Amino acid sequence: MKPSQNEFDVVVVGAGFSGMYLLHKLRQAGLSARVLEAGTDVGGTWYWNRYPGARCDVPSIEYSFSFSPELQQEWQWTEVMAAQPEILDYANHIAQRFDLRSDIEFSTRVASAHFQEDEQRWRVTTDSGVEYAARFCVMATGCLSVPNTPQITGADNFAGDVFHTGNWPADGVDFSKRRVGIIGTGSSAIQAIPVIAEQVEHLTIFQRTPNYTMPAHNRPLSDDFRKQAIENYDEIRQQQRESQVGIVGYGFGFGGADNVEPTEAILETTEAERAALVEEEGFVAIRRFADVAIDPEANELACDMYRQQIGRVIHNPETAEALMPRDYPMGCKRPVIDTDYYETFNRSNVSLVDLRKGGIETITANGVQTAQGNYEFDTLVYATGFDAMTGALQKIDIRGRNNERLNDHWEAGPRTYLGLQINGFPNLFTVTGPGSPSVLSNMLVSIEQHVDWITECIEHMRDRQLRLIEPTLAAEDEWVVHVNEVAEGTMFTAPSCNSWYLGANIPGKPRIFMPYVGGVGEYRKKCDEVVANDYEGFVLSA
Ligand code: NA7
Repeated sequence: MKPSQNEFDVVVVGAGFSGMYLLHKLRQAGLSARVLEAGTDVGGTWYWNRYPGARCDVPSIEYSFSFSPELQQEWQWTEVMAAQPEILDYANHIAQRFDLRSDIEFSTRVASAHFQEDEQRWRVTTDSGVEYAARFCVMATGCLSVPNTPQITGADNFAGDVFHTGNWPADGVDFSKRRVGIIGTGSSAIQAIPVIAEQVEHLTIFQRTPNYTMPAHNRPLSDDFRKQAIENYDEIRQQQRESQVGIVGYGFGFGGADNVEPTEAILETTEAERAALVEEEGFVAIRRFADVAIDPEANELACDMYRQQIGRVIHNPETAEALMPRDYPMGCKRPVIDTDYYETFNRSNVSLVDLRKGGIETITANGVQTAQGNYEFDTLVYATGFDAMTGALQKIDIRGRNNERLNDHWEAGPRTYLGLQINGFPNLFTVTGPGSPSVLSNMLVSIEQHVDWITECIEHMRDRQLRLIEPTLAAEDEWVVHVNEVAEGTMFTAPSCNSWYLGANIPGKPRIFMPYVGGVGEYRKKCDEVVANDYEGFVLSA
């Protein structure tokens, strides 16, 4: 390729929070960068997931960037856990404040990224055929950015409007006087169902697996709380970075969510004591028990308490039974929190179809045909999740040395060193990639750590006139083994668990626990040690 205006030090794919902060950092380091983004504006996850009720499940004080003291001081969150529009406003504010848009190409979807051995750089091509060249390519493509629409027979026959929670129209959807069918009862559905139910004539929910969800108890932030939190940001950030999941629960029980420290052992309680706790406190009573997360017997007792509370909330016993999770442990999937989810099933305009009694056979022009009967509606909503963590990377034709395809390298599941780099793919970085804490953590904490690490690495190379960085196969092998070892024996990898962390929601996807469960603090230490030991496990060459 001839030198052109499309040559940069770094090409970044994605303008969510990762890509935005990366651009800012790279500019500060004096590097030229271009960000390529499929959407028409910034925000990533929060740009696409505009479904009714979409909300963050991390306290907003903590789900925010620390890199700019000014930004941290000026931004005023209004609720304990922010709703999607407010988070998108925050993303827009950052784009404006740091003048990011001038280096972002919007409506630009990347089709391929090929490493050019002779030129020692990456050639990135968009789906409209525009080429970019850069020494470094960073995939800031997000962990939940490829919506999963299951292949259901007859799907194309449906005559009404069809939406997916993960790709929601920016102008919203008018559900008034509509009969709506929604497939799925994961986190997105659990957030959307109570809000949609209030707008529709009738809502039919198709549930394959009932979920465990805890009440969010979300509320507005008081001025006093916000002021105090902002004053304490240095301490909060430090604690976040050293924590297990990047959340310290600052102010829980004061202006934040409920404060229930898990310190007790459920195995030491009697049946009568557990029943009394459910009666007094409902679902949150379970949060006091520390052994639920580690002991399968304790976990089953907690699941039993959980089912008791469903029985207390839901008026119709058949609906209650259908909503009761069985057969898999609490905590194996990403925790879900909700506002009025179960109460919604007591509404007269809401009905639940328990697909465990007979699954979906076909989608017809007017609804869904199951083994139990036909259900008619005008609008269909897929709340069926994502091809998580690897989907966005594997949709791009990524090729490294010797023209090796990433999809071949990852045939048996994703392999990385630290979730940052892949053997055979020099100068390619992934932000919050598989093998890093990513989705098991507060994403903004993990994004900042990765972006800082990557930018400092590129600066280190520039200052020493090094051209290529790539992990050794041995370092990658060892890291893959380690990631698996720490996940083993946790609820996350219980044989009965079918979570998207394991890729179990996508037919044919290898069953591998993808994120790193070792904790944000330990992981950061490991990444820092690698640098201190002269980029141990990586080969840097001139
Ligand atoms: P999830 O958590 O993957 O949930 C998807 C839901 O869709 C889940 O209930 C699935 O049932 C259901 N599903 C998927 N395919 C089908 C078919 N073919 N038939 C019936 N039901 C189906 O995605 P979300 O968007 O809710 O949440 C993803 C993350 O976003 C969440 O964890 C937060 O981190 C934010 P299944 O359980 O597979 O039986």
